[in-house]
Amino acid sequence: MKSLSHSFANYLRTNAAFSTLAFAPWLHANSHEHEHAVELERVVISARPSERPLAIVTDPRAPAQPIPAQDGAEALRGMAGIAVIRKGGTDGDPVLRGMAGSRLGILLDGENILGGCGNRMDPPTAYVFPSAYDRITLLKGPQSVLHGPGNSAGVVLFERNTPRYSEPATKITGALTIGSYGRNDQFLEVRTGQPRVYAELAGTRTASDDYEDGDGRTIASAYERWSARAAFGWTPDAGTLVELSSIVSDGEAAYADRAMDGSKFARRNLSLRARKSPGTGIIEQVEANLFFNAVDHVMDNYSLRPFQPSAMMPGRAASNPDRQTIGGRILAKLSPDSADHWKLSAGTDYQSNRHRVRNTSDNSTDPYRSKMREKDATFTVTGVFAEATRHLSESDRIVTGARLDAWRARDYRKAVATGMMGSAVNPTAGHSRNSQLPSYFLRYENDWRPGASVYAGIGHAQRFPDYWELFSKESAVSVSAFGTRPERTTQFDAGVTYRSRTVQASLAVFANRIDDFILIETAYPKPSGMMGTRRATIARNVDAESLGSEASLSWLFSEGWTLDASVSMVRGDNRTESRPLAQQPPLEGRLGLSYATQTWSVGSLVRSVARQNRFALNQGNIVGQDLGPSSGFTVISLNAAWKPNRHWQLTAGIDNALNHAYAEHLSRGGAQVSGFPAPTLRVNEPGRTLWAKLDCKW
Ligand SMILES: [Cu+2]
Repeated sequence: MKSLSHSFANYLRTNAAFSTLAFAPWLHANSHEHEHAVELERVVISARPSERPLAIVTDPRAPAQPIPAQDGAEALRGMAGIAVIRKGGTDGDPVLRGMAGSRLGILLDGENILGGCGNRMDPPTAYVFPSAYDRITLLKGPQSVLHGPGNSAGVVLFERNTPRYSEPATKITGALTIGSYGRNDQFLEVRTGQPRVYAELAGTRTASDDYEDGDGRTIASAYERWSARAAFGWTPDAGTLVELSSIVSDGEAAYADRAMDGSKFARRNLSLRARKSPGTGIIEQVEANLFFNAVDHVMDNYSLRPFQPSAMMPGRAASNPDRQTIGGRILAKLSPDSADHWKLSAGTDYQSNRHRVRNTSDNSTDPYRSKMREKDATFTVTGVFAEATRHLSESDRIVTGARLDAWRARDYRKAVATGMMGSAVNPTAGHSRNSQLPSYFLRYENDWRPGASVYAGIGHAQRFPDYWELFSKESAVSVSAFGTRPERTTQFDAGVTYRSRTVQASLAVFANRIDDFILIETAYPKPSGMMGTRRATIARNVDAESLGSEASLSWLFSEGWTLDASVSMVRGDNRTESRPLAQQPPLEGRLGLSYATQTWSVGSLVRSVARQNRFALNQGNIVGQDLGPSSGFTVISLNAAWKPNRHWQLTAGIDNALNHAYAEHLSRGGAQVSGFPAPTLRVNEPGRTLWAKLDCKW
């Protein structure tokens, strides 16, 4: 039993960020050290059960199955309750509990980066290179107000640690990944510092050819992406940090679900952050950040696929949207009484967005580069917020918070495209709108026995419509959806977390009512010209509700042997129309069995997904719409890892070992892409995939 608990302790220590957060949720990111003797990094096939209410934390650099993630959406796949809507090989959209798009906030070191593409080629996670981060935290539910407005389903935090160096030190981290279908990734990071200053340099690159599904059908899915980051920090004393950093990245990606590919995903970023912890008095910490993000995206029908004229696009068409986001936040963490009965975090945040676009229907005669960029939309939002924890006793507490967001959006479009060739005068040209939207929550938490906690809370979040809901859709009655109402979610969340020496488990349940849920519907008939009709994509408000649950278990049942299991389910209804709410994932279960010693491990993953019969044809969200029912599937994967010394680890896997041909229920519809086989209804997942990853740390 002693050795059993010892190895489980090691096993927990490999999730150091996780434990740090669990034991000191107030002190974020102080240590994330992995430097012990030889200690194998376990292959993550399912994210660890929650240790604190509503939070799932993972290490984006840990070896994972399926093949280690190359973008931010894939990095979330292991978390129960998350699904990813596939479009091709990269840039899928993450969905939490059936809620996609801006219902799930994505913050990169506290910064918003919203995509530029009106057709949603670039969700925020398309600009995430997971290995460049130290930690990913998913916070479920409208149960926090610290991380920006409108996160009605939850928020994902991609974060880096910014520790002060106690003595001069240099750390080098690198990784190489190779896999089937020409997959190859490189990652190198150097962090060096001494007590007063530090510097960080990091580069990532990932590329793949088109993959094949289990039937040997080639899917348009090739991509190449890279990023580079530099940061300089000043830490004059233990309680002060100032960091200036910059990121540039770019990429290109083929899509299997549409008539264009993404030939440019350029990002430029500049960021300044400061943190001060006085060490005495009621102010524990004050932190501030300012950021600039610019996204420049190009999509076309000729650079990544053989050009083929079509009725919709007879020429070499290209579209070049861009978005600039400027924002910042100031947050104070207070400890108003010396006995620590109270903790209070309060602050303000701001963000402004400017979106522009330029298009051409024939780039060979009328190149888009020679055109002016035309501003079509601006958004600004200013929020004030406060969140407090009141300890009622040693073992129970109340957590509560509220925020108020003042939104302003302006419509600059003179005309609205109605299909590829036509356009109409914009009835809301020059209009602006303002909204003041409150959000709030209240939660009770109780540590009812050692290692076990229960919680229950109610939260309300009001979400302003995003760019895709206001500007890239029509409404039912107009070519402009600029009048779409804000969405109001009221949700009950409850759950249990448990941890002993050999068992870690969590159960979360939720139920909500969503008033004015923003539903996106395709193929909506509208009168066109003298006679016929045309099919429009519209945004409209309906009332909805959903409920669901996630359960996770990690059980060290015998020395070296671990069983991992998770189940997630959700059921959504469109109350206005008495039909299922669209784009809800089916019941899913995962079972993993692994054997690990200090230096090697072998493991397996069985992932089973049920059929989905509840659907609403052509309805959905800004990412995708329901295509019909889907059948269930089971996929089996195998992995092994070897760590000969503390500097190197080699991990390898076979994903979809039986080469099953299948598609996820939440997927974009397959499209005919020139040079590729006839499409399937949904974009099929990859067939058997072999991969290997070499990690090194010095
Ligand atoms: Cu695009």
